[in-house]
Amino acid sequence: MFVDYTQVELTAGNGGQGCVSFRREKYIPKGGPDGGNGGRGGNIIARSDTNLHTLQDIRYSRIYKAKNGTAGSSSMKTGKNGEDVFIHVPLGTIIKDMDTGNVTAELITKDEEIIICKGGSGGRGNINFKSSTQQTPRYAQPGLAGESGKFEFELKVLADVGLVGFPNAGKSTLLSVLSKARPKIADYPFTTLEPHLGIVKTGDYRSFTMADIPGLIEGASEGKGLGHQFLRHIERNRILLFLIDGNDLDPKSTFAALKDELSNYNKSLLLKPILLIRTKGDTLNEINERLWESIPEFFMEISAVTQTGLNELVKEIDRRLKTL
Ligand SMILES: Nc1nc2c(ncn2[C@@H]2O[C@H](COP(=O)(O)OP(=O)(O)OP(=O)(O)O)[C@@H](O)[C@H]2O)c(=O)[nH]1
Ligand SMILES: [Mg+2]
Repeated sequence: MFVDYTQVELTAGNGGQGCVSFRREKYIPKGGPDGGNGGRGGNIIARSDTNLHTLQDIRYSRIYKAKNGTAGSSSMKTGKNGEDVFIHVPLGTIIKDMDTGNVTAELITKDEEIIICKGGSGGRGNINFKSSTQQTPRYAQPGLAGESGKFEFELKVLADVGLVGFPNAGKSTLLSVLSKARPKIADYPFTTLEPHLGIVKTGDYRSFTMADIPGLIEGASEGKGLGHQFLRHIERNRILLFLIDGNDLDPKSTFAALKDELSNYNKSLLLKPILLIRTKGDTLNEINERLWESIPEFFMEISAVTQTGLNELVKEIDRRLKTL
C-alpha cells in the first residue's frame, strides 16, 4: 500500500531526577555531597532511509515514546540516558507540528537525522550545589520533561520530472520505456494507483528521476477520482511533462483542464517549466495540426510503442534540467 500521509503522537523521554546523597566512609562520618545527575531522556529522531518509498510503516495515530533517563545516584554516578527512538522515513518526508502548523523537519538527503522531540535533560545532583556557604545541600533538581506533541508526516516524492495527464494518456508506458521502473500498464483508466519513480539515463553517467502519478480527471483538485491525493507529489518536480493522447479531439481544452486542476490545487505549480507531449504517435493518421500549434507549450509527438522521439525528449529534459 502506498501511504503518503500519517499522523502520530510523539513523546520524548523525561530527564532523570538528580540525586541527594552524602559521602559516607569509615573515617569520614560527615562527607560532602556526592549525588549524581539524572540521565537525559531519549530523543525521538527522524531518519531518512533510501530503501523506503512510502510512510506505510508509520501507522496512523501511532504513538512513539522514548524512555526516561534514570535518576542519578550516590558516588557522583550519573543516571543512564533514555534510549533514542528512530523513526525511519523515505526521502521527501515533511514533518509538521500539528499545534503550531510549523514544519519541524524536511528530510531530503540520504541518512539525514533530525531530532523531532528532544529528551528532557537530567536534573543536577546535589554535588553541583555545594558552595562556601552551603556545605551540605539537601536538594537536587528534578529532570526536565521531554518534548511531546502531535505531528503529521507527509511524503512528497522527490523527482526531477513529473508526468501529468488524464487517465490512459500513456504516462506509465513512457516511464517504463525510459527507465527500469515497471508500473502496471493497461487499457483502462486509473491503472496506476500509486506514484512510481524511475531513473532515466541520459548518457555520460548522467540521469534524472521521473515520477509517474495516477491520472488526473477534471475535479481532481476537489477530490474527484484518485489524482488529488497525488497532486502534492507534483510540488517537488522541477519540470512537468504533460501527456495528452494524440487521439484526443480537443487537446487544447484537455490541456486547459489539466492546468486548471493543477492551479486549483496550488497556483505556483504552473510556474514550473512545462513540456506538452502528444502520445501514441503510431496510432495517428490524420491530426489536425492547427489544434496543436495553437498551444504554445506543445513540444513534440512521441510513440512509446515504436520508440519514436524518445531520445530527443530525454535530451531536451536533460538540457532544461541543467539550466534550472
Ligand atoms: N499504440 C500505442 N499505445 C500506447 C502508447 N502509449 C501507451 N499506450 C497504451 O495506452 C494505454 C494506457 O497506457 P498507460 O501507460 O497505462 O496510461 P496511463 O496514463 O499510465 O494511465 P493511468 O495509469 O490510468 O493514468 C495502454 O493500453 C497502453 O498500451 C503508444 O505510444 N502507442
Ligand atoms: Mg498509469
